[in-house]
Amino acid sequence: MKTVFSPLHSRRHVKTELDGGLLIEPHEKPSRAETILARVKDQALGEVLEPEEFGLEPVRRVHTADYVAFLETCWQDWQAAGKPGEAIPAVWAGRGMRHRLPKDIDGRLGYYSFAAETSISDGTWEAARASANVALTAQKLVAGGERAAFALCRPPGHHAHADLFGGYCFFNNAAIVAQAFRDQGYGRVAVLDVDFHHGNGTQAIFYQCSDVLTLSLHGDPDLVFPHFLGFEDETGEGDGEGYNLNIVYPPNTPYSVWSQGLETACERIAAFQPDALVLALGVDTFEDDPISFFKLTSSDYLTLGERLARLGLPTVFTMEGGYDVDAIGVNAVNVMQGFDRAA
Ligand code: OKS
Ligand code: MG
Ligand code: ZN
Repeated sequence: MKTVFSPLHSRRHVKTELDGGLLIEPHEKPSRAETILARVKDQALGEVLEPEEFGLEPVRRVHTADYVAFLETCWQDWQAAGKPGEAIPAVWAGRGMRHRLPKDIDGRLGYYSFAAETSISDGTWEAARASANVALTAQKLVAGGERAAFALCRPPGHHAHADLFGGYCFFNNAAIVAQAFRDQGYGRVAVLDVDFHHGNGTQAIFYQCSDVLTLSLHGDPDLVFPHFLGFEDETGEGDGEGYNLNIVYPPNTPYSVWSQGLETACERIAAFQPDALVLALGVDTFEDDPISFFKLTSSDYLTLGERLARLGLPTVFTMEGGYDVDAIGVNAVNVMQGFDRAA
């Protein structure tokens, strides 16, 4: 399988993540992508390509123009306002308040976000752009006839809504890929999210759409991030009714249990008869992940890859979460190797 990787990911290098009342070193850090790339090379998974430039048009098919423009100048606007640290949202429109876009940068940061752990500094825009180009290059490879491709995206994307950042995500790479397939004449696309966290952005973007089936397996949002979306009674609305599937699990869920939901999801995908699959791949389901609570082991990722291959679909993998940097390379590449050997 070919991998798409951009060295520009390292332009995202914030020093802070608001966690537990402290500003800690971010979990979503540059070494994550470098470790996965090293494993791809070490295992000779396949060719490693740099992304092509696709411009902002395919990004704006998923994200609003005003949100994209906000991200482009956010850091400069923050600095121009004389703020001494990194840009962190700290105020939101609560119940009964007005959801209108203010001029002030603090107000705009709140308007375009849903959480405060995702700081912004210089280079975040360039890295998020490169990450979308990585995803779109992988999509182009698969549209061109490759059975599958690995988009080694960083920053990740699945939490980003049409006009909201959060959960370390800015552009929803998986959604951008799904929309690109649709725009190129693929009639139906499935997006399966196996990251530990609910893919709230992907769900929201396609919630009223019956051409893109969204599915996510994740930790119960009653207990973990993103807290306010991802419950099993969210099944889609309007045309999209019946085209969203959430499967939630409690703490300490092992692969033997998690894989039952995977089977349910795969059966739903097969019944949908999609023309392509986008696999939002987080490996924060790993037993030693520092911020998650599932109990998957490294060998489980091989089994996962094999099961995905048996869907028999053209597949783009987009990298999402996973924070045990020592294991993230083995775990992510195991999915690709399991897929390749069953494809
Ligand atoms: C807040 C924890 C924030 C978790 C963000 C989730 C990132 C992720 N202290 N999403 O898939 O991995
Ligand atoms: Mg998920
Ligand atoms: Zn995650």
